[in-house]
Formats: sequence, C-alpha cells, structure tokens
Amino acid sequence: MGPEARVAPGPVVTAPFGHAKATGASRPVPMRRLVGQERKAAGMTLLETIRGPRDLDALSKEQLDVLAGEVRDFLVANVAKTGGHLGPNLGVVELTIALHRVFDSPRDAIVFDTGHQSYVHKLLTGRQDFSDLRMTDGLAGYPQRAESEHDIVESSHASSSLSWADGISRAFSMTGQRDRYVIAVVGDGALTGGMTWEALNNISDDNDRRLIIVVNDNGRSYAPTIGGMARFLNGVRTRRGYKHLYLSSRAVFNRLGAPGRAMYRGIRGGVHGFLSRFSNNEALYSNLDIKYIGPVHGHDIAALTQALEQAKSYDAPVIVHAITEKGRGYEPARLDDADQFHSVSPIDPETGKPIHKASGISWPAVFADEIVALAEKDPTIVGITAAMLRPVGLHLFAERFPERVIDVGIAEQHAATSAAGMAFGGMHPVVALYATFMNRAFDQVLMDVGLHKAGVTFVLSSAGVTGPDGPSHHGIWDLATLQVVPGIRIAAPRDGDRLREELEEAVAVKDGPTVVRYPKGLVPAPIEAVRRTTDGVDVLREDPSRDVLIVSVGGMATTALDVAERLNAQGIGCSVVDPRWVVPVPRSVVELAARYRLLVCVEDGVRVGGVGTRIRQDLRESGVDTAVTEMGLPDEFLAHGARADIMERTGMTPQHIASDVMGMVLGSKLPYARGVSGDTGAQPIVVRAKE
Ligand SMILES: Cc1ncc(C[n+]2csc(CCOP(=O)(O)OP(=O)(O)O)c2C)c(N)n1
Repeated sequence: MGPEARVAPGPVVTAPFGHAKATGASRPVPMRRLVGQERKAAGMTLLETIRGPRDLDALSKEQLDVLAGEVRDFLVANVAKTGGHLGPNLGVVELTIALHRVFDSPRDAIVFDTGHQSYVHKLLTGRQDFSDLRMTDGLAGYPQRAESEHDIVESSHASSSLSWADGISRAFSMTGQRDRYVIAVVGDGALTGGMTWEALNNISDDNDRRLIIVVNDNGRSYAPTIGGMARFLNGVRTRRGYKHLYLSSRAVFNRLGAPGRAMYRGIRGGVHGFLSRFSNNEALYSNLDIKYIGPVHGHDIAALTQALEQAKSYDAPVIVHAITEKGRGYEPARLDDADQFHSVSPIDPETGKPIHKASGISWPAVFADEIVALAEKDPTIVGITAAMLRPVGLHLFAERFPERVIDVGIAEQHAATSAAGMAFGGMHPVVALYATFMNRAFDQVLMDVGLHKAGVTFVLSSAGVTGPDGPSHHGIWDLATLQVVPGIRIAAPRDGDRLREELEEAVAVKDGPTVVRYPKGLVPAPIEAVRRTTDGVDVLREDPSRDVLIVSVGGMATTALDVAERLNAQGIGCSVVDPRWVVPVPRSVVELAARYRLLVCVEDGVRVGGVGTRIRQDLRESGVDTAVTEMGLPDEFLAHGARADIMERTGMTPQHIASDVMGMVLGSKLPYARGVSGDTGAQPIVVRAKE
C-alpha cells in the first residue's frame, strides 16, 4: 500500500518518473545560484543551482516539485553506476527538501539515523559529484564530518539518532544555545532498536528543549518491519483503525513491558494529537509527554513543510510522523519485493537489473544452504535475524521452516539474550548477524550467553574489511572483543566446505557460545589440507625447512599461501596452518610453533588483541620462545573504498606481508626470528639462493 492510501488526502506530489538523463554531476557547480532565465540559458537543472540549503528558500512550490523530480533522476542515474542505497534515498527526497527548507542546517543539527538515507541531504548541501560514491577517496555513502559541516553523525549503526539528538539538545540548552533545533530523522526500522526506546524514555523526562523526531515510516527495514511497534505504526498509518488503536495502545505497550510503557507515553501524544486533529479539538496536544504531528504525507513538500513548521513552533520535543515509500518514483525499486533496492550494486537504470552477474557463490549463500540441511536434521535449531533475513542468508531456512526463524528487528542485544533464553528452553539458536553489528551485543554475549554456558551459535558474515560502507561497517572487531568471553569458541572457515563443516561442529556445542565468522563476497575454490592434526588443525602447506609458520585465519588462507610461495621463492622455508577454530588456540598450534623460528599470524581483524596476540600469550604460557608477529589490521577507523585498496593501504597484501616477514627473518625488522635452541627442532635459517 502506497502512502496515498494510508494518509489523509492532500496535495499528492508524484515525482515525475524518469531516469535516462544524467544531470551532469561532475560539472562544476556555479559559485552564485543562477535564477530563472539565467539558469535556463545556461542549460542547467534546478538541482545544479543549489549550492546549499538556503538556495531552497527562493524556490516556489512548483519549483520544489521540479527539484524533487530532478533529485530522483539524479539518484537513479548516478547510483545505478556506482551502486549504493538507492531505495531509502528515493523515499526521502521530499522529506529532505522540506527539512532543509524549514530548518537552518548546520545551525540546526539534523541527525540521520543510520545515515544510509543521506544522499539527498548531500545533494542539497553542496555535494553533487556522485561519480565516485563509496569509492576510495570518493564521496562517502554515509554522513561524514570531514565532508561537510552539515554532517553530524557518521556511525551508521542504527537506532542511535534519538540519543544523539537528546545529547546535542541538552548541550545546546546547557550552553545557552536554546534557539538551535535538533532534528533526528529515524526510520520505522531503526525505531525497533532498543536505543531509541531508551532515548524516548529519557527525552520525555525533560521537555524543555527544541528537539524534533521525524519518523520516516515506509513500513520497511530491508523487508517489512516487524513487531508490535511496527504494528502500532501501521495502525496509525491506516486511518480507519486509529480509534481502536488509541484505545488498545495502552494495552499493547503495557504488554511490551517498562520500555513499552515509556514508548506509549511518547506515542500517546501522537495518537491523542491525531485524534484531536480529527475532532477539531482546540486543546491540541495538551498533557502530552512528547507531542505528535501526523501522519503526514511524506511525498508532499507543502504538507511536510507545514508539519515541520508546526513542530518548530513548539519549544518542546515533537514527533513528526511522515509516511513515505521506499523506492518512490522508480518502478524497479518500488516493485522489488525483497528490499525495494535498499542497497544495490551497479544496475542498468532502465531495468534495474544488476550489470555484473556474480561469478561464484557467496559466503551467505553457502550458509543459507547448509543451515537448512542442519535444521532438517536437528529440530532444535532456530534462526534469529536482526532485520536482515536475506543479507545474512536465513531466508531459505525461513521458507522451509517459517516458524523456526525469528526476525527480532534491529535489536542485536535482544537477539543474543533471547537466544540464551531459547537455549535454556531446549533450542539451539543460530543468531546470524553482520560481524560489525555483533559489537552491539557484547555484554549480552558475555553475561547472558557466556556466563550461562548457553549453547548459542553466532554466525557472523561480512567479517574483515568490507569496503564501500566505510569505517563502521568493517567487521574487524569481533575476534578481539569476543575472545575475552570465557568458554567461547570461534571458528573462521577458509572456504565453503569448511564453512559447512565448522557450522555443523558449532551447532553440536551445547555448553557455551560458538561463533562462525566469514568474510564478504564469494567463497574461494576449496583449499584442501595436506593433513589434519588430531585436534582439528589443517596443515595447508608443509615445508621441510622450518623457518616460518604462518597461522592463517579464515578467509586469509589464499593470502597466507601466496605469502608462503613468495618466501619460498626467496629461500625461506614456510609452512601454513589453518587452525579452523581460532579461539581457544588449539594445542597443536602451540606445539607446531615451538618448531619454528618465527610465527606469523595473518588475520582480517584488528591486530590489537586479535588471534595473533592470543597465540603469543599462549606460547608464552607454554614457555615457547618462538618469535611472533601479528599481521592484522591497524587499530584505526578505516575509510571507505575498494577492499583491495584498503588491504593495500594497510599492508595486508601478500606482497607487503612477504616483504615484512623477509625483513624479520633477515633481522632487519622487528620482531627478529628467534635463534635456534637445541631441543625445539627449529632449523637455523639459511637464506638459500633462488634457483
Ligand atoms: C545496529 C544495526 N543493525 C543492522 C543494521 C543494518 N541496516 C541498515 S539499514 C537497515 C534498515 C533500516 O530501516 P529503516 O530505519 O526503516 O530505514 P529505511 O531503509 O527503511 O529508510 C538495517 C537493518 C544497521 N545499520 N545497524
């Protein structure tokens, strides 16, 4: 159902559909905004004349509608080339125009929740070159402070905007800047995250500030948003049901517990205001904790402007509930059932079809297949997703056993603790998340799953460097953070076959948390082992000269083997092992290490506290004095860009690693390979001449 069917009739603005004409993103934007005839004579679109938000002020209603159409054309033409978050941005064109008309950014702070829907904001704040969107040194796909003073929050982990807005507005009050507004733009999906509930509870406690929460309600996260909160919003959307909703909402939120009641207090104003509007009640919004305006047609700039102006006129927190449509104005997106083009790779703009066909099988596809096979055998296995059913590969499981896959919303913390509860009740939950979002649930994994020795398996996809989504989307912290959970076991498969195997081993563990983590992209061809030790470590390459032992973590196996070849070509004997289960460190890794002069751990996580560090500690504890070096990612926030560029920049290519290791072996670089002691079996390093 489109927004027209769901909100009160009003001037409906249907953006002109079209996407053939690129708007010349790379053309220099003129210094002064050209108007009327001048612009037409210069052959420029309206959009090209917008250098900053204040250029919107002079535009008429008709011109704003034309601008909205141009923005859509621009988005489709440009994002089709680079890939990116097309659907969400098509859905906020009018909303963003209205926001920048009514508020005075950057004086007023506009915080985009998650930030994937900030492309229109970028276009209106002087950034109209999208040719290198999400590429190395190009325009970021999320707000970025270094790019613009209009960008405030970069984190891109959902549901934080209300807390940011709460903090900023408090600070504005405390520093005598009470005339500045703070606006949080939050999706209905992000509203399922616990942080928003905590923030609402807190915001409603102090009503003396200029804080506006704009709910961008398109009814979807990737897939339709789930849960009581979503049903609640849906009820507000369907006007005819609002009276019943008003009466039942208290009960609904009471059922949701204390945060639900807090939320109810917040939303109650909304429903009350909504009712009042219909009953022409003069005592609008009296006795409310948080005021509410809506629902507003999210593609009607005039209606949105009116609602935002009204919100602005209160000196207190207000919710503006805008009904929008994801993928608005672009049929291939609108009609895409899976996620309405939430995020696309480069597409043909005419058809919406991907330009590049995948030339292999992705990691989540292997998982998707294997988890169904395991679930067929073991009826206790249940899948849990935090609003990312398809991206994490639980969709086939959900199709096969709909009642055994649970979408908890964007609620990783809840997912982990709920899983602990399910394990207590006799199930074996498999919680599938992107590695970066696991960060959210650390305490729950530690205290609820770990402490209670709950048999829960976390399957982390997009581990390691991911690339275009930037700093907050790299999955590089899981190995360092999760390994401190007592009793946890972490597997890192190197290929599809190992993913199947390690997943099966993981769900067989019933007395504590297990983690299976793998990278983004396609699985490599199977990498067979020369042999497997009795404790399950795969030896991938065994050199008779025991100079260097590479411990390869998961998807880094191809790199590790390449490094070994390079070292070998330089006359350095190098063996490679894949522990498969990297935490705890298998005993045979320690035993093998004792026979080598230098151990190199190659991992796609931060090297601070990573697997290499863990191995180093275990070697020390066992009295093994083999020199160790950790080849992992630096403890930095890595900028967006192509994965290959990031690996190059961080020295994680075979060439860089091999040359570093050479330096260590030759003693020119720390750590030096240790000397040979009599009883270790290690051989003196003799750098042999290349044959
Ligand atoms: C903590 C966290 N978990 C998961 C995600 C992945 N994610 C990105 S956008 C999104 C859906 C957001 O839905 P909504 O807020 O309604 O915005 P829309 O895309 O519909 O405009 C999800 C699940 C995330 N960014 N952060």
